[in-house]
Amino acid sequence: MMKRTLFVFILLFTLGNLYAKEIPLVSNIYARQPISLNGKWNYVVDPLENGYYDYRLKPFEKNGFFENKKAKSPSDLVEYNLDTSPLMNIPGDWNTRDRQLYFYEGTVWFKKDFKYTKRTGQRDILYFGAANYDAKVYVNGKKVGEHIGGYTPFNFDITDVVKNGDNFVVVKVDNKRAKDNVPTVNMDWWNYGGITRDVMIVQVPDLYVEDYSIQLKKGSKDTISGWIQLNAQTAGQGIIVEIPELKIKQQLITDAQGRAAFESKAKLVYWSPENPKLYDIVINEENSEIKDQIGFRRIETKGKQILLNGKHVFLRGISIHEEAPYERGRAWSKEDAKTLLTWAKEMGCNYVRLAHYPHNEIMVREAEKMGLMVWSEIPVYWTISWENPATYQNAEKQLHDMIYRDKNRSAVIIWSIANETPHSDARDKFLSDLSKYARQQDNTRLISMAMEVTKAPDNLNKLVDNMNEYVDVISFNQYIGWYRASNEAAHLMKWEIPYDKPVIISEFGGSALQGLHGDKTERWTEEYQEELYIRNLEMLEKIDGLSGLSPWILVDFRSPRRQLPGIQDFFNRKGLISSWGIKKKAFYVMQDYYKKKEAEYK
Ligand code: GCB
Repeated sequence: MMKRTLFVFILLFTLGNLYAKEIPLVSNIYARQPISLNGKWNYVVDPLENGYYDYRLKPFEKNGFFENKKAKSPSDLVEYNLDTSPLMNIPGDWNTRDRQLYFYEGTVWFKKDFKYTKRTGQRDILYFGAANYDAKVYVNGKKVGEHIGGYTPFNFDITDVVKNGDNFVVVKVDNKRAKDNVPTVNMDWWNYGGITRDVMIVQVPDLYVEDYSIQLKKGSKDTISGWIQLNAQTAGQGIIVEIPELKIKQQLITDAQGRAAFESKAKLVYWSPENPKLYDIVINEENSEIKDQIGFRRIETKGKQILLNGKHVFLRGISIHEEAPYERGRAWSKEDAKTLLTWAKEMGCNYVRLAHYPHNEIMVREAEKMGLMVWSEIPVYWTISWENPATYQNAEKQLHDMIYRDKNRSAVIIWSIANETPHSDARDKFLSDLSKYARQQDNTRLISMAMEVTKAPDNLNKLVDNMNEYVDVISFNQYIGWYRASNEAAHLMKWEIPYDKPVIISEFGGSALQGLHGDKTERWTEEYQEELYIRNLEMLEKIDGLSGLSPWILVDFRSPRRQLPGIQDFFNRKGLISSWGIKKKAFYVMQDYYKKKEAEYK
């Protein structure tokens, strides 16, 4: 009883404090003439959350920093000033934008003033590409919502609080790690804090196309199918879908759910790395028009093979973290995406593993244009709180949002739900539920997760994971020559992977400081890393059903776990390219190998 009263109280309190609401994501945000709120934002570092709690540690209803108060007379007491606080470029992580905040984990307040023109009959949606980790958002002093999770987009309908003329938005971002979070406290990458992706406002009519899915029908070679979803359950609304190049123009009518299904035969040029063909799509609803570019392709498995458009392919991949080249912190821009992906192409890749969380939308779209297949994953990493239902809900929400945002990207071929997770019944329940959920959301792509092999006597490496039945592709990470065994011993390794499914080595590798040279037995030298790659490739070739590789990793990346002075200096040095953008010797080993693989699979 007590519990229920408390729940009702919390609910009423929350509703009372919300002047707007989180709404389903507006799909394909960049096609809706967004008004950018990127640029300079004031920020206040608030380790004690002084702007949020009073001295009894109760959340402020008034007088929090979100009010953006200013002293009106010399006698007024206001102990903060968002206007005169320093400025930071957004998108951006605070760790590299302000060196004093390099290791900071906690709350930072951000504020931006903006002029705005309301349009009659239009709703105003405030959209964030991502903020890490917990973002509370206020417009003109009113709370409009909160979002948890550092790598997925969110948006709020702010129509009732945004005005014609001068406005301000305040965001409290908190990146404190916690055991029950996703990811949890322990990870091997930098917990960059801040508003790390684009911020924008879009104006939409009262009734608008909220979402759509258009792709090749599962199992078909020539039928495009999909649906268009309005933001309201309005029946009888006319929608036109056009694909001019295919001479498709269909008039659809929404059902009682505000949804209209779509199907059409077409003679298609399929999307593939060799020819990343995209078709212009136009969706017209009475008051709005959305354009997209969509590719059509089939992705399936047959026994131990991966088939793209019916053809046996080898995934010539590389793992990538969302870090800007040349030590510039979190990546977010088109330029960042292009630099990283161009390096991958130079290596000979046709595939990238975007680790260990959903990367920004621009990155996925650029990969698609450049002809790179994509593995996309959520940060269910190492030892999550498997037993906690809230942790599961959080992971499922992130999975939902990743699939929701990128379901129209033909480049994405694999949804991955986890990385290197330890065996237990609770973990099995968590991951099997997640994989079922992923299939419910999208049954057209492959499901995987990066597993681990167990070491058995006689150099036997065994894959024993009862999650195998939930994945389409068996993937595992292994570090022979670095964490286990030596480079010389690599050729002795035997592999037992008793599943009739394709196998991807989702990680292998070792560290080298670019420019450090020595004997191939000397750790941290480029020669050691080069040797490791040569030996690993020889070894991995022997794996039955080997269908792809995504070595760890394209570029050195920041990690607080990597402390060795003069060598690591808080960078994981397993990159094939240094953090300052120079290729290491092992890069060329991969390049040669992929040239051969490309010829083999022609
Ligand atoms: C792994 C993890 C990856 C680490 C890497 C390493 O297995 O999946 O996140 O960064 O090893 O360098 O140890």
